[in-house]
Amino acid sequence: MTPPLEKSSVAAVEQLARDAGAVALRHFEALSTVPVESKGHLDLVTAADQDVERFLTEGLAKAFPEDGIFGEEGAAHQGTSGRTWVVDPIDGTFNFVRGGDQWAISIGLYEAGQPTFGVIFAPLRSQILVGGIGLASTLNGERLAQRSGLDSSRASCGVGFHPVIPVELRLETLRFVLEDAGMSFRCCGSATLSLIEVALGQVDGYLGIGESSWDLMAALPILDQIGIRSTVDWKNTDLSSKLRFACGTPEFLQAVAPIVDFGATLEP
Ligand code: 2AM
Ligand code: CA
Repeated sequence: MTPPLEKSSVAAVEQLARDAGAVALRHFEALSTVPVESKGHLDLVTAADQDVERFLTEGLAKAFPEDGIFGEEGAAHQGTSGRTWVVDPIDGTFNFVRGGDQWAISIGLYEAGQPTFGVIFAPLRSQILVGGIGLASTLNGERLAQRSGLDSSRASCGVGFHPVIPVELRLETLRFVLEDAGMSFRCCGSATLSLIEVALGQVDGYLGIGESSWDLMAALPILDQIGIRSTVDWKNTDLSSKLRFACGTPEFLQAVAPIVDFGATLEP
């Protein structure tokens, strides 16, 4: 059994996320001067992503010198403890670049082959979520409510597609959600922000197509504590895999199982 993260470590990671948010905000406030590069069509990376990842990496290495670190912008440090911090310095970079507020810093802990703890900070929304194994999940210090059920008269599904995902797969996913499952859909361009919507009960679940471990490592343990499960089979998932997964109430997962069942992968 994985023990809960110690209180002092929880507080340290929460503070690191807040401080990283301040670094990101400094770039956001000078957005027109922030260098932007392309990792692929519509897949952007900025100096802010790189700066925030460096800040997180240095902070985590100092606080947890024996742990590994794995990040979207290239951080890859093995560690000796068997624990790995999986970070997305800015999830929703496209929104960030366009001046939107739907982006967040995501710090997740992967231990004994599963996500165990996470902190998410969305600076422009003043939302900080914390939670993990053996800990209550909170939003700005307030306990999050347990989630269950699926009311077909107001069913709603968050969706996220990485830019590399073929149009046909996107359309088939949306067709399934709208026609077969009979749900509304919401798409905000940040897996982390969509998973916050799941945590708050604004949608019943989320379908992520083409995303990576750093997009969900913080959110999954927070959600697990409030009754939200995912289809990711971590026994067969590498931290660098591109994923196809669902996350939601058990009733939501049952409804989307024909298109994304437990253990589903992006590659057939
Ligand atoms: P990123 O901002 O960390 O790259 C699903 O939408 C995921 O795809 C997002 O969490 C986002 O993570 C990534 N993504 C990259 N480019 C995107 C784009 N142009 N639109 C939507 N999502 C994008
Ligand atoms: Ca990112």
